Amino acid sequence: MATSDWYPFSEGFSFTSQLLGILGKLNLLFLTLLVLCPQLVLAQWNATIGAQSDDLGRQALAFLPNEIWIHTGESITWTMAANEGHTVTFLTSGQIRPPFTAECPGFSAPSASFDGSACVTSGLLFQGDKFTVVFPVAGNFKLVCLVHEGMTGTIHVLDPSQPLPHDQAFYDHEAQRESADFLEAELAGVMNHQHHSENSAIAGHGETIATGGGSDSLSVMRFSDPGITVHAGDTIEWTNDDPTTTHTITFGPEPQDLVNPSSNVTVDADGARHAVLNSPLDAVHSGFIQAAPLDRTGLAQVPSGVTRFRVTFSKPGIYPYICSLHDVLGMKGSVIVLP
Ligand SMILES: [Cu+2]
Repeated sequence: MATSDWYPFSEGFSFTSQLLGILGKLNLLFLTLLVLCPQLVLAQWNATIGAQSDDLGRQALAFLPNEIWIHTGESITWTMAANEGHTVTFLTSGQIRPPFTAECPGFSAPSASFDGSACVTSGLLFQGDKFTVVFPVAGNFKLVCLVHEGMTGTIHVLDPSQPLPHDQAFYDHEAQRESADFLEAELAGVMNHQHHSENSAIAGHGETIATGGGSDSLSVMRFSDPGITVHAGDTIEWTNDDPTTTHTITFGPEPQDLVNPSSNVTVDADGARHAVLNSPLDAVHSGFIQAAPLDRTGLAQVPSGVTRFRVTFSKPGIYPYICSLHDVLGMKGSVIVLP
């Protein structure tokens, strides 16, 4: 019994050494192929989403860079660099853009591969979050953020026989340069309200910039005069000067429904929303204050946006308020009402 036990062992030993020999040859063959055809190495590309100032007030709503050339079968990993939430989303051609809460029907995040046939989205990402998408087929694919209109990019997926124009170092440099440009840009009209009447404030300012791959925006998520002082009976007018970003002016607790104004808001003849506060304990919510979307041929006409909110203060006191969407970024203010 003892001898018969030895044979299977030595047969197994010989089989293992043969297998190791074959694997070694395959390894050598693979390395040789890599030297001859370096494009066999599937690159893993990296990009950044968003950039922000130290006080979080300036937010670059941008894929950095927003145009990347890769080969079929390769993947891109996006890393979030901002506190403002974004999504990495590829819709199919002709698909109606869904709200970010709806995401892509039937899509589950771990299998993020986009060939143009089915919608792929990351869900809402915050600082430090990552999302990787593999691109198995050639094509030019539009990248969007479902939260921010006008935050778009393009991924050019080429056949491996085609040369790629840039390497990862180029994209890293582009991303750094673009985010620095955004955060240092002097924005025309920011925090100065010459074109507004007295007792007025800007509730957010933004600019959209086009690139060859799509568009990026810079949003200043601040109230222009966070400590405005008026007298009892005065009215303050807030205007949202941002082409794409929505803000609110909210006194008192945040309501459940952020989209619509609270029931104590009326509409002035010029379309601006208006409320009267009689005590610092009163609550009022402007609802979404935002510009109308850009016009596009072939789409139904939409009305002008509601970009203004007015509040009349009848009694002295200190009235703190927030933007209910961006208070976490520090978008807060207060009105000091003197007798
Ligand atoms: Cu806001």
